[in-house]
Amino acid sequence: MPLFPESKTFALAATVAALLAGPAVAGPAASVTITDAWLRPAPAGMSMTSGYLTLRNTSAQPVRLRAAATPLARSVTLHRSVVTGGVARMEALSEGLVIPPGGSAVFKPGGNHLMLEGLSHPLKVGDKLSLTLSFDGQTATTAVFEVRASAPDEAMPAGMKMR
Ligand SMILES: [Cu+2]
Repeated sequence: MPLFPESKTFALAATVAALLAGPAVAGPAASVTITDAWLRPAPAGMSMTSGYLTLRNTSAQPVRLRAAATPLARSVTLHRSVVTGGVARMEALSEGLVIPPGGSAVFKPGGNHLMLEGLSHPLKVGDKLSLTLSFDGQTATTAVFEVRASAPDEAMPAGMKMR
């Protein structure tokens, strides 16, 4: 397997940021709560998958989710699904995603999702994977994503098959 310098650099930066912030610093990271974090399975031979979660901003300020990363994937991109003229496609949320004060941002099938590419190993139902989520002006947060079987009615639109 090749090494993935981008991911490593990112993870290192996040770690350094966390160390600089120190454990005693109250506040910033605690203003976003994460629930319902899950990933689709990735059978052997499939090196990409998508992830979903709900973020709630409990602060009085908007918070921008900027990026996500894990050492187990070459890249993690924030994506959204858009349907134009009956054709589903994905585009990068290049500016991240703003969570309004007191509001939520939902990543769910058919909408926003995290795109994991270059997985280092297959993911089966029940596996857990930690992703580091970074926010503008906040300490990065680690969330545990559980691999769940996707519900039959959540099938991806034909144009968005992952393989
Ligand atoms: Cu995508």
